[in-house]
Amino acid sequence: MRSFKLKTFGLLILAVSCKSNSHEQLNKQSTSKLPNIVIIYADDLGYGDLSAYGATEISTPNIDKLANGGIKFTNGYASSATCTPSRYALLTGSYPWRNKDAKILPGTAPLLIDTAQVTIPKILKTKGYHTGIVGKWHLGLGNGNINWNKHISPGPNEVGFDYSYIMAATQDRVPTVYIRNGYVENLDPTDPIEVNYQENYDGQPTGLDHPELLKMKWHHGHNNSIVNGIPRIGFMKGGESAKWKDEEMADTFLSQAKSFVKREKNNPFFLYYALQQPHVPRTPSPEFLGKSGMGPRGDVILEADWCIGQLLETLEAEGLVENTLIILSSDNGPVLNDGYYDDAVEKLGNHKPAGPLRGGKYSLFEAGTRVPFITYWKGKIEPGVSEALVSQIDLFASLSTLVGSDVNNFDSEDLLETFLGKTDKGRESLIIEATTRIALRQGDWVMIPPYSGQALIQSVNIETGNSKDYQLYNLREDVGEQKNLAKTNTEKFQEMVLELETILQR
Ligand code: NG6
Ligand code: CA
Repeated sequence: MRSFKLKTFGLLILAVSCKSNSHEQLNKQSTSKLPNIVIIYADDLGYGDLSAYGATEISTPNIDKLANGGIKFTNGYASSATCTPSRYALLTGSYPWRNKDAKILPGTAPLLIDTAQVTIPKILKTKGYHTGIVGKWHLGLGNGNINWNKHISPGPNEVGFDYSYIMAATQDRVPTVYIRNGYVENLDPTDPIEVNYQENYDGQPTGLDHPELLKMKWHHGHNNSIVNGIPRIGFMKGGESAKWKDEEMADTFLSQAKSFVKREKNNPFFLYYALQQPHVPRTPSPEFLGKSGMGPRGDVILEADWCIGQLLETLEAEGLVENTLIILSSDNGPVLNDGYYDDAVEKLGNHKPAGPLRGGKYSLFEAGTRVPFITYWKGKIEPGVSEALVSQIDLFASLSTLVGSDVNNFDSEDLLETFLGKTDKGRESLIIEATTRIALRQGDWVMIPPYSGQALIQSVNIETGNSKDYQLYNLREDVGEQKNLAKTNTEKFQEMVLELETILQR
């Protein structure tokens, strides 16, 4: 496959690629009946958080059904160790470090994806798909000065989604309201919403000043406006009737996802179901409270698993499951204490959210970006485990091929046959990112360049991967990244330094 890059106004625009013959055949077969595509995207779910990926202290039967009935990737990566950049890369097929604004965004940030950029849903729309997003957006909205009481635009509907039902940023950030197709849901116009991240509104209690009002205590950050007894990041005023109830969020997004499927069952559809779990604040619905014995973090993982089971049941009941490709992954690795006292550390017991991997969310070590990654298509994908190196960034080119489009993007590799389990061949190499630092994965190896800055983020107790020395690990022999081989395997080390430079110069 060859692809070329065209640049206009600093934006990565389309590159056209020649597809192989086998892809043409596949395209011919599939244009007769294009499959529905569902991407289920968890928030901060770790490599070791699922029983299908080796967890013994928690059971996730519904996700396991996908993992064991489809392809379970053991070298599947999010593009970044935090949310916004990973979501940007997933939808656009572009490495997030190419866009200097692709970092964790406040709820008031402008839309990160240029409306001229090609996205997965835009490609799918050219083939007749009806496209929807339900859940966490966190890619910015508007042009930098949002009036939350009017039509909020541009947003998901301007970058390819026909339907959107979203939270703007994260569950811990204001505004704590749902937005449907650009309009705040249940808003009373006589109680307008105001939001900012700089200063509080007169007379509004904050988590810092009024700890007695809190049902969940903040540990670091998260001490601005209080909503439902939970202190948030950012300040918000008004919009009382529109505020979400955290414990109902899972049900709200699930019923939106189910309705979308039922509404669109006669079209090919694309659903991006972006779950909020297990990101903070972890607020299980009453049915799941205390169910894991591991505190709210475990409870919301069980809740997310149940939601996925419910969505699967809907697909089955509607007779769609044999014509639907389901992809499940997570936007970054796990974190225990991410800013609230919620027993995630205290009640962890023997559970290992990162499995055997080192680091976690925010980290350049493996647990930052290596995440559960599953493809499932009943009757089409033969169950199996794949060690192929694959990234969420590759879904762009691969889904493009699946639907018979010739649109591609420079950074995204067409791995459709790998995702469908027809081959075990993955990427040769991949750049992974953690808060604007990058490292190179290649074959069994990872090479992390030197970075200044703290080696440990104390507040979350996660190792960043920063070191004054180059690091080189052989992940096949040392998946926990304990033995730095940069000085002993100089040949491999130099090859990877060169390879990283070459990729960066492209
Ligand atoms: C951090 C928050 C963290 C989480 C993260 C975004 C603080 C101290 N920490 O800034 O709690 O919200 O941003 O997570 O505010 S992500 O998964 O959306 O990238
Ligand atoms: Ca996340």
